[in-house]
Amino acid sequence: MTNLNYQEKIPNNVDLSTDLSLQRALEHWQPKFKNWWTEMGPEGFQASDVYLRTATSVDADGWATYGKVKMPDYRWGIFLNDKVDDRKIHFGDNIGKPVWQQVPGDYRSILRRLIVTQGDTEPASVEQQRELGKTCPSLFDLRNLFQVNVEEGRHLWAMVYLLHAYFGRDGREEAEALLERNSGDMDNPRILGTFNEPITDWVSFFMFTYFTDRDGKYQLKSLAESSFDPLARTCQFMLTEEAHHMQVGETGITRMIQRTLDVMNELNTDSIETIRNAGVIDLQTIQRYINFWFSSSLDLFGSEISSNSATAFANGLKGRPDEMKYEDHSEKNSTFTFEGISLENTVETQTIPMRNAMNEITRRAYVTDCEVGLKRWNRLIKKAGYDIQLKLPSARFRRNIGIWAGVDVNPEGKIIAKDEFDEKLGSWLPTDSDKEFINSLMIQVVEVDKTAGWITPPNRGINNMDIHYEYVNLIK
Ligand code: BYC
Repeated sequence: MTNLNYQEKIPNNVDLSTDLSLQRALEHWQPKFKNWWTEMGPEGFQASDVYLRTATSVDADGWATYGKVKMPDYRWGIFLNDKVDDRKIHFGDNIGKPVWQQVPGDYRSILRRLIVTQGDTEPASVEQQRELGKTCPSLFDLRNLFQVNVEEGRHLWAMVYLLHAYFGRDGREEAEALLERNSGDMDNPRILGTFNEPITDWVSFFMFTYFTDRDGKYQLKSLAESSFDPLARTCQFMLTEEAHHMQVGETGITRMIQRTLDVMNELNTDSIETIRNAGVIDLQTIQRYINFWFSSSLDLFGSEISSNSATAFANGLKGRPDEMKYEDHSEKNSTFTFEGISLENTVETQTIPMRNAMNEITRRAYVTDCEVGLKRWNRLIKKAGYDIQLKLPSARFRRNIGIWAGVDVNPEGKIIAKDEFDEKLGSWLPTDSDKEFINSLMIQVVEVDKTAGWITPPNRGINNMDIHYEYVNLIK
């Protein structure tokens, strides 16, 4: 087990003190990060004590300690999983050769692009969520929001370490740029679409942590297979933190649905108007939020047919999630058959080299994982006695990246006429009046023993603490 060194200015388990120029470069970046955190991080709570977990080892059995800390004092640091001796490349064209401890010259720019893209999403999500504290449904939820935020900040550190340590001057410039782009900024936006979408209500926050953080899980799993060993080890540790973020999303949506069902049963109604008048969110509106965030997150996997993904796989830079579960790790001569689209805009079976289909293969694993929550929520709805089912829309619906981009497809996956699409799109996605209604529910609740009326209290607290523990001490 590698203990983390907390004595240093930047906590780390990479022996930072033995590389003075790297240490200096990162210490130079640190105040810029802190400025960014103060300006773009959670608004209004920087002086509050928050019950947070902090990584204190990378050992699976006990890496986290919990305690109250002011967010600007959180110990963001650089933690990589332990090195595996004699690790070998296990996919692509170089199978069996030793993994790289340095960046091979030929792969420098593609690796840098992957690391920058990954790094860009982390601060983006903090920026997207910065206003949410003002409308938290409970102190428990407020704490979870901040936990997610500080860990996304740490994930930024993880990528910035790689840029500084392995990419020289270019890397340092990229690290600066990660703090300069801003979510939703017209002139200098974040790289990937979803990370420029505003998250101004908690329904969106729970959807984002369920659907978009799950993209994070699958991208990190793919990068955790990388033959560039420092990247693999960084991502392996990031995945342990990521699990909590998705759990925040899943339990948040579950609690929201449970509250709606409780009220529907109390009032013995499925009338949307009555449900809304009672201050809870009708399942139809929840479906529209699912449609929005799921379809947006699907784009994050890139195009169905991608030469970038083929190159990354062939070169051993980015594998498939859980690469070892596949039989063929070279996939040099294999093919992938799927339902694509013809020049005449009809569905057509297409066969492409397997390596070009890596984005699609990863997307499919992601979709299967997303379905788990849907099944659980539908069981709750059925148990409550209602004949409504929440569904994931088709992976062709409302795509902006890939072969389905700009094709008029309904949530069932059928290509439809443009007029019909334009007319109905509004009813498949959150409408202005949905947003207005959701916003009317977003009233901050910070009394220790209270939870907002639109969501049930949590089942259990954090780290075995009571659900009514004062997870955040507000400055009044
Ligand atoms: N929006 O060959 P293509 C997370 C670009 S989330 C805008 O189809 P490729 C987190 C693409 O960059 C995980 N642009 O795809 C979650 C490329 O541009 P260039 C983040 C997009 O390259 C919650 C062009 O389209 N990590 O951690 O195979 C909170 C053609 O690309 C989009 C990663 O994404 C889009 N949605 O794959 C906090 C992993 N999609 O280069 C954190 C690193 C594609 O031609 N990134 N484009 O100008 C990658 O592996 C790949 O870059 C992608 C795209 C999977 C994103």
